[in-house]
Parts: sequence; structure tokens; C-alpha cells
Amino acid sequence: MTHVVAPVVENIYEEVVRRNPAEGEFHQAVREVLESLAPVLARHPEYTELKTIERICEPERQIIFRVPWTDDRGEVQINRGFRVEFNSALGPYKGGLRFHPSVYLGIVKFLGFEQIFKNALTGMPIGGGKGGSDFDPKGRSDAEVMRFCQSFMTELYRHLGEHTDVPAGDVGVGAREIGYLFGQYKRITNRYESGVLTGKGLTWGGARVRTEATGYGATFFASEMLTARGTSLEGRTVVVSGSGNVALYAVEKATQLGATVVACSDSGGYVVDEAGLDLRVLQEVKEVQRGRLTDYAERVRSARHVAGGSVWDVPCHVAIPSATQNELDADAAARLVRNGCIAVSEGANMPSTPEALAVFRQAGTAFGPGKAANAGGVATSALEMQQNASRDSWTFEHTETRLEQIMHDIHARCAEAAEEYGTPGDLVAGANIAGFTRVAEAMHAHGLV
Ligand code: NDP
Ligand code: 2IT
Repeated sequence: MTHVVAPVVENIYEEVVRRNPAEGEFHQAVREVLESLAPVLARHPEYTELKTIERICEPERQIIFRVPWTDDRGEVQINRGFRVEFNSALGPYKGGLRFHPSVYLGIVKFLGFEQIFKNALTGMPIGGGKGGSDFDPKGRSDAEVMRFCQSFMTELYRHLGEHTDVPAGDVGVGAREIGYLFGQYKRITNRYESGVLTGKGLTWGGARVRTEATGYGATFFASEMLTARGTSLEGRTVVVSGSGNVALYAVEKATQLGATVVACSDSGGYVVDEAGLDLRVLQEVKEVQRGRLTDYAERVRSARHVAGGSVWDVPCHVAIPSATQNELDADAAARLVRNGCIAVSEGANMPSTPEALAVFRQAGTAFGPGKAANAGGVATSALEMQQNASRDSWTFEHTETRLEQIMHDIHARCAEAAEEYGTPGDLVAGANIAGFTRVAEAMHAHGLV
């Protein structure tokens, strides 16, 4: 059985906590993976002997740097930049950059750790890394964001390269920021190295579907889970949290697949509309105006805005949490289950607390963990790298078909691993085991590194 932490795994966990004090999110992410690995260790004593888990828990390299810049009033601002190059067994470090005031080393390490296994699950040649800054882009002018990005890249560029480390977007980092970062990288290095960043604009090396990929992928994953249970998204009520990049395209794909998305949120509250959200207005408010959901409610008469409160109060069949870590706790999970929720597909990274996960397990809710369900974003980043390497550009239809197939394969890999190691249907265990074993095998092949 998984969920019982074997003594050897418990010791590794305690050592991780001791060596990485005050990094709660990192401890949480490590614990969840370790809880799944007891049956793997029982079958593969070499992983214990060669301290594979201990090595995976220690980043290969961690970079922390000062990011000085001047705001529009001429005042000097100082932020902290991070890049954690966690694991390169399967390919160059790959993972997003997050700009949010809550960013500190523990957040970057939890995200980087998750990224190792997520990237392995895609089946593509990418290692795991993550970076970011405590810079808050909210309320900043384009010129301020540009100066910040230029200063950030002035340190980061020396650690990057298409075969070394390839960042992309995450919370607070979208096409605008990737553009400024790419411009500064090109200027410093004198190289038009398209493959050094993904999420680029479509006119200068970006890939079609990358913008949509994470939200589309999380919805395809929900659809896979429902198909496995003999049902579908058609006619279902869906709630999505967040209203950023991942959330918006989850709303779009769920609607295209015949569901009605009745609510989404931002950090100020949520909007609910039983008739279904109006995606075009949402995009206008969020992507073009960088506005708030209160603006949406002012424009759409059938919608109601609830300030504060939890979007998980809204009844639904399928939940796609797509905002941030630990946004869905045990109370929210119990309410979702009580209201008839049958599937949860995590668009965000680690949005459900361990206690929420326990509620879903107990209730038999279909549950797609972030490292599997949101892997469509990074997988499409790998497709962007592939197009850059061959100086090619694929159509939307071709790329979306690839994404859909990738999500199908990830679901199958997780389901098979869960079955093989004695926990059929448990996609959390399946994702951790399938991701871990793929990385572990490559690490062994490379010797003691
Ligand atoms: P965006 O910055 O585009 O949007 C984030 C959304 O979540 C906003 O609506 C924001 O509200 C809300 N949010 C963020 N942080 C908080 C917080 N601390 N408290 C409350 N609300 C919050 O980010 P993305 O859509 O790109 O990312 C969302 C999630 O998906 C993250 O967990 C990210 O790691 C994950 N992810 C992203 C991928 C990608 O390709 N972009 C790939 C895989 C996972 P507000 O605007 O009010 O702050
Ligand atoms: O969490 C994630 O997978 C991302 N933010 C996307 C990473 C990427 O390199 O596309």
C-alpha cells in the first residue's frame, strides 16, 4: 500500500526538512512524492543503495541574485531573483519563472521539484527547474516591467542556453515579460537563440497553442479521467479557480467540449453565472485590460460578483483549480464532494492541500494531480523547442492534436503505474511513481552525479 510512509522514506523526509528549514511548500511537495515511493523501493533496492531519492531531493544548482531597477518616479527598487536548476537527467533544465510578492526560495524549490516529475511524465527530453522573483508586476507600467526584466536577465543570462536551461512563464510572467527577457538575452549574448525561452510571441519564434496549452491540457486530462469512468464533460457544470493564463483556456476548452463553466476567481473574489461565463469578455478584461473580475461583473448583467469568499462554494461536477498552491483545503474539498463534484483536474501546481487530497481519496473523486494534469503547458514548450530547433512552425490544428495525444499518454502512464504498483485508480501515486522511475533510470545510467 502507498500512503504508509516506509521508515527509510520517513528518514529521508526528516533529513530534507532539517537541511531546508522554513520551506513549508517544498517539504509538502517532497512528502507527497515520498509517500508514493514505498512500493517502488521494495521492488528496486538499488534506489536505496544508490541514494537516488536523497540525490533527487537536492537541487543540482541554486542561484539567488539581486535585481536592482528604477521605477517610473526614479526611485531605486531592489528585488530578489531565483533560479533552481533541480535535475538535468532527462534534458536541459526546463520550467517557468514566477513573479509574485509571495516568491521565496521554498516556493521556487517546491515548483522545481514538481517540475522534475511533471517533465518526465511528458515523455519529452526535458529536465526540471524553476525560477522567479518577489517582484510584483501588479500596477506597474510596461516600462517598469521592462526595466525589471532587463535587470533580471542581466544576471540570469549566464546560466541559460538552449542546451542548458530554458525558462518560460508562470504566475505573473506571460508573453510581455518573455518578450523583454528575450530581448535582453539577445542583446547581451549577440545570439538569436530562439530555444532559450519558450512562450515567445508567434511572430518571433513562439509556437501556436503554447498560450492555450496548460488550460486546454488540464481540461483534456479531466476528460480522460471521465472517459475512464464511462462518462464525459458533455453537459457537465465546471468551476475553474483563477482567471489567468491557465484558467482562461480551461474555460475555453471545457466550453468547447460541451460543459458549462459557471464560475472563476481572482484574488479579490469570484464571479458566478449559471448561464456560463462569457469568455470573450473575460479575455478582454483580464488579458487586454489587466482588470479585475468586478469589471467583468459590471459588463455581464447575468453574472454576480462575490467579494472574498471561496469559489469552491459554487456547486459543480468538475473542478479545475488554476490559481495557486494550497488554494483548496479540506473544508472546500468536503463542500465540493457534498455538492456532487466527481472529478478534480489540477491546472495549478499543488492547489490542493494534503488534507483536501485525503477527502477526495476517501470520497472516490477522480483526481488528476498538477504534475500530470497541467503538464500540457511544459509539453507544448517542448514542442516549441522542437520547432525552434528545426526552424519550423506548425499549424494550430497539428499542435493541438499533439497536445491532446500527450495528455492521453500521460493519463495512461499514471494509470498503468498505479495499477502496476498496487493502487489502481490512484493517479497521485501513479504520477509520482511513473515520473520518479523515469528520472531514476536516467540518473543511474549517468553514474554518480
Ligand atoms: P497568471 O498569473 O496568468 O494567473 C494567476 C491567477 O491566479 C490570477 O487570477 C491570480 O489572481 C490568481 N492567483 C495567483 N496567485 C494567487 C494567490 N497567491 N492568491 C490568490 N489568487 C492568486 O498565472 P498562470 O495562470 O500562468 O498560473 C496559474 C497556476 O498554474 C500556477 O499554480 C502555475 O504555477 C500553474 N501553471 C502554469 C502554467 C503555465 O503555462 N502558465 C503551466 C503549469 C502550471 P490575481 O490576478 O488577483 O492575483
Ligand atoms: O509549471 C509549469 O509547468 C510551467 N509554468 C510551464 C513551464 C514551461 O517551461 O513551459
